[in-house]
Amino acid sequence: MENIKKIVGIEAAKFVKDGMIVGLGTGSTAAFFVEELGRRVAQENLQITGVTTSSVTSEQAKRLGIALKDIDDVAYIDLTVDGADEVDLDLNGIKGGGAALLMEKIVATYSKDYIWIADDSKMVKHLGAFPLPVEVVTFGSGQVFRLFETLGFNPRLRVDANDVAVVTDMGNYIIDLHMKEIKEPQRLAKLLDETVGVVEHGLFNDMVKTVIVGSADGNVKII
Ligand code: ABF
Repeated sequence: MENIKKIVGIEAAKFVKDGMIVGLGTGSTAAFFVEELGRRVAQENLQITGVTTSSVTSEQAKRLGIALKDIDDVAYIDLTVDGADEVDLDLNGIKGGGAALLMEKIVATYSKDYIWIADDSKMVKHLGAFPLPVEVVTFGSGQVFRLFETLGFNPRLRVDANDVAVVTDMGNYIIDLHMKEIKEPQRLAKLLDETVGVVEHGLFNDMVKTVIVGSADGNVKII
């Protein structure tokens, strides 16, 4: 599995050219992309500026010597490469398993080009087997949780190994919706967008044009 992630990470890095402002995704697959960029910066004198999607990725990029800028200090981002948790046939996706969905969605929104990298186990017919992360402000989060229960969304507050609520880089909680199957991702996204207390959700509908998918036999498909 690690090998597939590495292959797609390296493949995605080929889309990065000198002078680009690059959105750096989060997660174990995106980490291989960032690692490859770090290698090229060090060995091939690649000149890029990174805009990161989480504190974890910021740390990794700094370690690798990739120059970083805050998202508000760049006019736009040329290309963002990130991982995903599930991708359907229309290239809608679920993201946020790594709790970085808010920063990831903001960086993706202000990117001219946006690519996902994934292994083929993440390609699905319908989204929803992977729990849908919803980022909520802490104030009133219990009310939002109960609303999700009433709607039959089967919510669970995300907790860490010590059973303490996970707090995102942006200071919010994550409620994971265990819906099993999301038949109408656009409709669900609209409902969540309109729910007071929800900061952002992990449905990334119609955002990506390219997905680089790797399989165990070493094959890479660009969809
Ligand atoms: C980020 O990392 C996420 O949005 C997604 O939740 C996760 C995928 O992680 P991994 O590549 O480790 O499976 O891209």
